Amino acid sequence: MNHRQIETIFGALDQLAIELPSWGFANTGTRFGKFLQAAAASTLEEKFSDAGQVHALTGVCPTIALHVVWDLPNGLESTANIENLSRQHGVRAGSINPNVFQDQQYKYGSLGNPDCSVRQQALQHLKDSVAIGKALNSPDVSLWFADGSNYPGTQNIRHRKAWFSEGLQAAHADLGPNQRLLVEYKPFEPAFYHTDIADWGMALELARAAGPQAKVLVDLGHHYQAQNIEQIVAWLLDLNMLGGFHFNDRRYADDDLTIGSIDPYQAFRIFHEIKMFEWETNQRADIAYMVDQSHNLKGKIEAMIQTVETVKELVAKAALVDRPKLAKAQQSCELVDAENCLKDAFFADVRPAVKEWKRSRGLPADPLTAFRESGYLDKITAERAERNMGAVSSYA
Ligand SMILES: [Mn+2]
Repeated sequence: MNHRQIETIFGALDQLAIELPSWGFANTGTRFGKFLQAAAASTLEEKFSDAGQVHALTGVCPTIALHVVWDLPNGLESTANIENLSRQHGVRAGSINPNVFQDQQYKYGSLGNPDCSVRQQALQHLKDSVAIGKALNSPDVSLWFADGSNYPGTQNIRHRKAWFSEGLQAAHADLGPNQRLLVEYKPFEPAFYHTDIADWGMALELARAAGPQAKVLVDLGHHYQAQNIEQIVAWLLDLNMLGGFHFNDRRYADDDLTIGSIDPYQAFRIFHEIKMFEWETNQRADIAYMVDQSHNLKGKIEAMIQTVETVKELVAKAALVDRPKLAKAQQSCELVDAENCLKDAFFADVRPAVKEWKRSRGLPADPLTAFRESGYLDKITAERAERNMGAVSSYA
């Protein structure tokens, strides 16, 4: 690898910021049961502490996504303590994630519920989340809705669309000048006949209806099999409507597996589209990179370190694409040469350069080994085991 390529990789890594999910450190489960981990975090302080470890070892995770119901049960009042936790653990509050899917009133939906009073409750929760984001100086409110229906004919799809527009507009009206609403989409689950925001087109339409500070959030697990996600990314970039990502990978459905574990070339192609856009337009895309994975079998902190290191490598590979050469090959339809621009970058061994970047930034070259040698896992296992193993794990 030549000096210019190494510089390119360093530049890409210096710009990289990945947000960790608070829920990624907690005991979570499948539809069938939970396998509890003795070291899992159950308090907000523990989640900050674990995220702080990942950031200290990887150097690129300065924020932690917070979930309103799980992490800020008292809403705005819960924010007071967060400044302290940030100082103590070296990670700031990141995106605010409202929850309008867990409480009993949301059985038939939240913003799309036929009952006006439930829609009002959901809207109030979104407004409260916007206020929490303002108080924490956190720019993004990340919206995911479980709304939908399970059987044909049981809901009025157009009415629900209109209710979503109204609700998102009303939430948008509360945004401060630096805040954004990120609208996530998903074609299935938990609703299995229709979901109210099923794909990127619906999310785009609703974001536009909400207002200029609403953008689309692409969760890599929220597509049908074989969908060309990088094309969606390219379109949203071109429309200035891409707000962020939830990183994960999948084999069958929304599996929440580690990014790059199944199809690293796809993640690479997504990063390539972003780099290509930035190169052509000479502007930085304002995109939040967030992890949305739930590791039930892998050790949670180890899996998070593995995730972040995988993203570093894939971003480094994408940065290596010879874009002037690619643009020329695309223009002249030299198909093999064009495709090889991607393949050459993808198959380049970037690991030595990434390691070199870590050393030069005072980070451990091998963060996983550094974590294992740090004694942190033993310490938190001893502290948390009793409480964790006493928790209920049955599904029904
Ligand atoms: Mn997600």
